[in-house]
Amino acid sequence: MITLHHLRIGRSLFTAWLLEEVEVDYQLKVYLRNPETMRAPPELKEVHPLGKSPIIEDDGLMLTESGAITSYVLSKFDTAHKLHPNQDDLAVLIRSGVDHPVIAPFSNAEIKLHFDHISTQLGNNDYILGNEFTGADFGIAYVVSMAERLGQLDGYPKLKTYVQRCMSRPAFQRAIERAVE
Ligand SMILES: N[C@@H](CCC(=O)N[C@@H](CS)C(=O)NCC(=O)O)C(=O)O
Repeated sequence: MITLHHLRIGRSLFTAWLLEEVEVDYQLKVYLRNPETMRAPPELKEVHPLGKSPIIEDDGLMLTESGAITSYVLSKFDTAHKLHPNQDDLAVLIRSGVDHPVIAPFSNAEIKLHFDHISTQLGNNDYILGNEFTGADFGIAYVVSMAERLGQLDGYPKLKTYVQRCMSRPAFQRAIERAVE
């Protein structure tokens, strides 16, 4: 059975969602952040030297990096290709919550560039590759939801609706029930 090493609060919730979508059995190991430093506890470094979540273990294989985990899980369990029809078209986003005199002008322009692109790509579709939910939505929904939390989605009402649509999926709700206390 797959084990998901899940750090609260962080992006591994989106890996739990992925596992729920493909309806695979998994065991959840939950780690809580140090409330003062907000860093992962040392136990996560006992699993993998980087001490970052998500980490999955499956059949003797240990895998880190959300994108790599998504590819692995989809190629192994989405054999009907419901969530990864052909090639992925994942966009990469840079985000910054801190105003920095040098970085902020760069990152603000980059954020606009990428969100405009995601918004255009979404168009009037329900999901990022069309009206069907696919594996690409795990990555896009993560960055768009982070942007929403950082108050970066003003002027992008379609992206707000998109996040709500993703988060109302039954599998996302199941992931919340299991992976968020
Ligand atoms: N590139 C990695 C990033 C992993 C990562 O930085 N995870 C954060 C949680 S969102 C973490 O574990 N932070 C704990 C720490 O650095 O102490 C991925 O996409 O999986």
